[in-house]
Amino acid sequence: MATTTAIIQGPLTLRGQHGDWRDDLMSQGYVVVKQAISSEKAQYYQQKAFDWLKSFDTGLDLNDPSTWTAENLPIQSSINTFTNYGVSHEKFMWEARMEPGVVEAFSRIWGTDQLLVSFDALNITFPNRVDKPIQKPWPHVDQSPFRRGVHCIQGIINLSHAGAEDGSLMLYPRSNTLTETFFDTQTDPSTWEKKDYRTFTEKEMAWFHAKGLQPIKVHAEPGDLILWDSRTIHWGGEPSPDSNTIRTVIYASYSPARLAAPEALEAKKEAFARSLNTTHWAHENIVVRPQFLLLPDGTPDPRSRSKPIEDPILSERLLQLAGMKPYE
Ligand SMILES: O=C(O)CCC(=O)C(=O)O
Ligand SMILES: [Fe+2]
Repeated sequence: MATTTAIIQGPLTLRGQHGDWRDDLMSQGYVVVKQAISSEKAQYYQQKAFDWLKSFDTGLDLNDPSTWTAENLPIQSSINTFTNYGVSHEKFMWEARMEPGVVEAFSRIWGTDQLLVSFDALNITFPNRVDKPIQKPWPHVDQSPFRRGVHCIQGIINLSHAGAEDGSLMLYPRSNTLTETFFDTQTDPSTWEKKDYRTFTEKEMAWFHAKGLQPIKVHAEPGDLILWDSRTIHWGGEPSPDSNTIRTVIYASYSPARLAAPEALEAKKEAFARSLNTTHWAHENIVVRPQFLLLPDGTPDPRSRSKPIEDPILSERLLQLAGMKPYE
């Protein structure tokens, strides 16, 4: 390990075997928690996500692939996420993030139910877009080389079928156990950044391949919860031309409220008050992302909207998860 004082050790130390899916999460770097929510509930959330998408009153027709174009969609990132228009604070997004089976999984990981949740994106990926080529792999980790051990467990609340041809999370099993060695032996610490995002070049990936690692697509059903260590190398895999499934997922990560520094809580409060997105992380690395409502040609988006169409019910539990209200 690099002998620099800037190294930050992760707060999660799982000692011994649990005899359940947490062991796989730690050894493989990911796990699928089956039916964390019921498939009926997953279908409901997917419908709400589709209703939200159609609320912009464009020519979008979910049954007509020729209408699946940027022109008919609210502003979407190149990786198919929606982060603007207050979407991460829509009532259905909060309802999904507060699903008992989802929160419970993270409570088991962290050994507490006093958690914070991330304000993260909705991803709706259409297969066979006529106006957008399939995105190439973008292998990355969501944790800075300066951080060691487990800091963040990421989550996908999966709302659509993810089989061999469909869009889903791609990842390298066991890469979580090797990324730190990679940084220490294959990179110059002077190149490390504090940012909790580090991509890998093809040449860098060859080092992992030589260690026998290969990528897999995570298969999942609606209602499954996909969990992975932020040190696991991954990317969002797009549907192949043989898929006709509209990938629909909500990103959600939780970590203990006690780990959040006052500045992180301040940032969360600001983001919550302004219905803004932050990052994949819940308790730190809180970057308040301002609304970015310019169309590709640089002109303002006329469909601009900065608040949810349906506000969440501000229960005590929601406010605690949001970091708006302390647990005690
Ligand atoms: O869409 C995905 O499956 C993965 C996106 C991603 O890289 C992330 O959520 O950290
Ligand atoms: Fe990521």
